[in-house]
Amino acid sequence: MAVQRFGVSLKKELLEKLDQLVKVRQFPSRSQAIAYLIEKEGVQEDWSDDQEVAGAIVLVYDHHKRDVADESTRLQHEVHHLILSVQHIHISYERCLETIAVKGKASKLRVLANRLIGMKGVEYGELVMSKSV
Ligand code: NI
Repeated sequence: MAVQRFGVSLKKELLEKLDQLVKVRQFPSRSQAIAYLIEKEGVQEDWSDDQEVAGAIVLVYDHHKRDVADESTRLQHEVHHLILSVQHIHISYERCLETIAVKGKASKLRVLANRLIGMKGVEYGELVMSKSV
């Protein structure tokens, strides 16, 4: 694939952030970091399409507060055909980390993720997606 060069003007602070990203993610160059960010943005855009994707929903919740674990399981059974695997880790006395591997139409996964992340008692939640075909 042909590579094209172009000039980029950035504020000093943004350039420092870019260099930090290069360092943390161990990219061989700034170009690789920029390519990564563009690809990432592209994947986000695909969410609106009804395309087949694979990904993971990450949830962190306090299992003492309400019955989050039961509610999560109930929701997952409703859409069992979208779920590949579930990993539940008791990360501390009160906190649980659940990683749910999913595959299906982007729109369906988004609805599921929003329902899970929106449950009362969920402290942190995120959906990560990638093209599966
Ligand atoms: Ni737990």
